[in-house]
Amino acid sequence: MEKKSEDCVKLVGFWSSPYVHRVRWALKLKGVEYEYIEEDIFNRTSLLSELNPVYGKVPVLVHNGKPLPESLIILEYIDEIWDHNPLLPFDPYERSQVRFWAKFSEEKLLLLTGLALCSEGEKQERAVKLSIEALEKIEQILKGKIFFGGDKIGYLDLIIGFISYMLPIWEEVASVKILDPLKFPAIAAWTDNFMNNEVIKSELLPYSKDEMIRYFEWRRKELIPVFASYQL
Ligand SMILES: N[C@@H](CCC(=O)N[C@@H](CS)C(=O)NCC(=O)O)C(=O)O
Repeated sequence: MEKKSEDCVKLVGFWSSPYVHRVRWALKLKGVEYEYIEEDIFNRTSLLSELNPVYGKVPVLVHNGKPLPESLIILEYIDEIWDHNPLLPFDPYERSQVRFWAKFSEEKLLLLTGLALCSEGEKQERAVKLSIEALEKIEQILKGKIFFGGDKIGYLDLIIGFISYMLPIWEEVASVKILDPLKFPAIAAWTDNFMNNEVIKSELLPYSKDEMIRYFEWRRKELIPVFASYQL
């Protein structure tokens, strides 16, 4: 395990958060020891408003007493501080491409698939259609590769990782189909490679599928009215 003597690393998270999972994977891939602090975001203490006063969200990484929110920024920080097993490519242009697709994943893929989970009727149909169009673009950049990062898991794999284990749960809860393995063979193969990776597997399985289904059934009911006025 990688631990400089002066390092104290803590991660404040919530069990079902895809944003938290990507940070856990990054720390594990780097072999960084850390203390995990579970914060119930629905029954919160003052911890998050102290550590992340702007957004009040998880994850927050606390490195030697210094708090750092926002999962994408945390991943880049982890990659800079523990620079072995790099997550981002060295070449500046390649790095920019990876960041471009990370932004696409956050602003399109995660948002649209989340809306497909948390909407009904015509709005849900549109969210499904747009999610499939977003996946078509991801399929193109993944063709011929084992991982987005080449032969090793990298930054983009961690960010898009939620489609491997969480999207199937969202599809089941919302009774929709987005990730059809016949339509997206490269993504289907990547999903197998990703989920069969020992690090990814070891950080996913504390949560049973039943727990995830129950949680997202509840979230869907809660969030449908919240997203009702959201224009797609
Ligand atoms: N852009 C943030 C999103 C984090 C986020 O939305 N976290 C959710 C959990 S999945 C949260 O903490 N929600 C609590 C709240 O909104 O009050 C990131 O990448 O870290």
